[in-house]
Amino acid sequence: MINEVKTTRNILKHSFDDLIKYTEVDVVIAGAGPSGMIASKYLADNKVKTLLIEKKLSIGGGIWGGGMMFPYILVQKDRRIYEILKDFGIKYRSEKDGLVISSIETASKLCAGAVNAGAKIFNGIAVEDVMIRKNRICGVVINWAAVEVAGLHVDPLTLSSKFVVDATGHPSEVSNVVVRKVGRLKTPSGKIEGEKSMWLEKSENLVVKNTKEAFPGLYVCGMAANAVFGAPRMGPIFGGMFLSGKKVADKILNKM
Ligand code: 48F
Repeated sequence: MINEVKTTRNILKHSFDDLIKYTEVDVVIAGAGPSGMIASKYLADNKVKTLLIEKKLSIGGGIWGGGMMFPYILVQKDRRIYEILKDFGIKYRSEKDGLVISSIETASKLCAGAVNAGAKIFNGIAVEDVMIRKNRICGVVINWAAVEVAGLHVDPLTLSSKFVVDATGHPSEVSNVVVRKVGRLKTPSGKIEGEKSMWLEKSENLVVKNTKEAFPGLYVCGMAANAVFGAPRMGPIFGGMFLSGKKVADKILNKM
């Protein structure tokens, strides 16, 4: 018969099993927004041991809010985007200007796609620092997100990883730590170039172009890529995010 203590024991056993199993992985992706979840699926599809770390309890990042909380987003009519929608089973309605997709369906199905492919998601945990050896990022330093919110002095724990992806969106948190503590990024100034004001015709292409290695062992994708390499924001159009997530997975797969 199930009771409270047995419930506790089962939850703890599985949580600790997961934590121990994922202390050494191939790829850590910080941030479960659209680009991070898409990257996770395509890496895990290829048997790469992939851990997606999200500091909020909910996955999805900026997807849920649609455009100013209207629950739809747009993606472009591009062959590669049709393929991604098909891979995740996301339905769309075709309009003259693009494909309209539900933000709620998109957030849920991107998560399901990543998990079904075999990626692991840790939520409520923040990447607060990186581990570095021989001038290469080789892991992340993590802590409960609630520790930061509460302002508690609690030392973190560390996971090792062959590659780290900064998919933390606009604040590009992992790259910021690298600039602050480790050294120059592969940007013109060596620092974070900074996100620019809205200009979607430009930024949808730039976010894909900027998806690359920003420091040995550290890749950037999604809005973090545009923040790090200095390109405009784009608002509730997500085709560039989708392609950026796919591109970072392809780049890491090539390196492996
Ligand atoms: O911002 P976000 O959705 O990332 P994205 O994949 O997509 C951007 C779009 O949503 C939108 C846009 C489209 O045109 O501009 O903004 O670039 O999701 C980033 C996720 O990273 C989490 C954060 O809670 C969010 O869910 N995150 C941020 N910092 C950390 C983190 C951290 N230090 N550790 C773990 N997760």
